[in-house]
Amino acid sequence: MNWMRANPQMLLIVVMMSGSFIILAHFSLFRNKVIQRFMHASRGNIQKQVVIEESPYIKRNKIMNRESLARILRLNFEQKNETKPTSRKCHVAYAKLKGYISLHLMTEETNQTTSSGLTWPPTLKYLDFIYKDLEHGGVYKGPKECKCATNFAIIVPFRDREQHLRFFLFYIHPLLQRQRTCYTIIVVEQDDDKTFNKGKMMNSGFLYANSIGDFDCYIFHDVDMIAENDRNIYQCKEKKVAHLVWQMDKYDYEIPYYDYIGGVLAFTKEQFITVNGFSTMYEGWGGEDDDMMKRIWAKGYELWRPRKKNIARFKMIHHNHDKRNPRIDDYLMQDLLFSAISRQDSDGLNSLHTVRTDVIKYPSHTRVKVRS
Ligand code: UDH
Ligand code: MN
Repeated sequence: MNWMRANPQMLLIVVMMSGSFIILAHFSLFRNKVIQRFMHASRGNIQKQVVIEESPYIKRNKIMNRESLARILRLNFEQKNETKPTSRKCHVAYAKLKGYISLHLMTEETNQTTSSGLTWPPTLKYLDFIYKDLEHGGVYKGPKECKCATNFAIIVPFRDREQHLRFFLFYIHPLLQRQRTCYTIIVVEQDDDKTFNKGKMMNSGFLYANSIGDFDCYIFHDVDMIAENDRNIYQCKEKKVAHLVWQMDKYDYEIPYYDYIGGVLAFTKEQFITVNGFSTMYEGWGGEDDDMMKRIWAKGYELWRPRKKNIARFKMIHHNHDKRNPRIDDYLMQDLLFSAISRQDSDGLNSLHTVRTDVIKYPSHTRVKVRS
């Protein structure tokens, strides 16, 4: 203690340094806790600055403005409710597409935190932040310089796949926006403890879509199918039902059999009504897509797939069978498939009895909860 008495100035310096250290530490802890938004006007434009807590690309607490975020994600945010001065139709601008997309999918069913403290797949909260300029409910009204030729409803059957949904939403928005389409993402969640009934979820999604808007093309999309090439243009064909899949990593980049129509399937309104939607009688895993193939044939439609196989390429996020979606009994499945065509006009859209229990509009998607 003698040195203190001998050097009072030194003591003062030590006290001041520890004081400022405490103040600095307190300030940065406070900033860590919350998402803060700073709005300030700059040259007539409203510019938003944000501190992001969980971002896959940007270290926590680094201040970014949303334009740089949008650039990173290659999104073209539109102003809400913007009136479009032009009647020019939007066409796909092939030059603006990326082609092959390198996907980062993790197969473990847990949140992964990278070395820089980032969460992957991005959390719903983070997705809500990056997609907050879409109209609520995951609605994109297209590029401002043109009018969309087609309005898509992307219908996703869903339960117990939160991780998959986070990957799906992260990748599907930029892809569809690069394709210059108008779309709404509708996630139909089975809201009961019964065995999963995918056909009912699909039909409910279709009816819900019709109750909220005017769509020209309905794309039934598994939540775990992620496109590897944006030149695979999401589309409907007037005369044919469009299956957008030729290659899946799960089947060594083949499809398991020629008439397989799982994964991503696109109908016009007229086509889906004509086939009477999906059968509602497949409770559990398997069969409903083969049943649908029979319905398509029976009504005289053919199947269309993209001409170039290597663009219709998907990864399916690896997963095991879902606990609440056991495989349908083989004999029951055979019986159902055998009677598929005779049941077609009485089992499907026109026999659907589901109860819509909730509709939640997240910025990134509309969640429709349905009791089967
Ligand atoms: N789905 C759910 N929740 C479920 C069941 C199905 O959301 O409990 C939806 C989801 O959109 C999924 C789609 O229905 O992508 C198709 O179901 P699936 O992924 O179970 O079908 P898939 O043909 O199943 O991929 C293969 C079972 C894999 C077991 C492999 C074990 N190694
Ligand atoms: Mn799957």
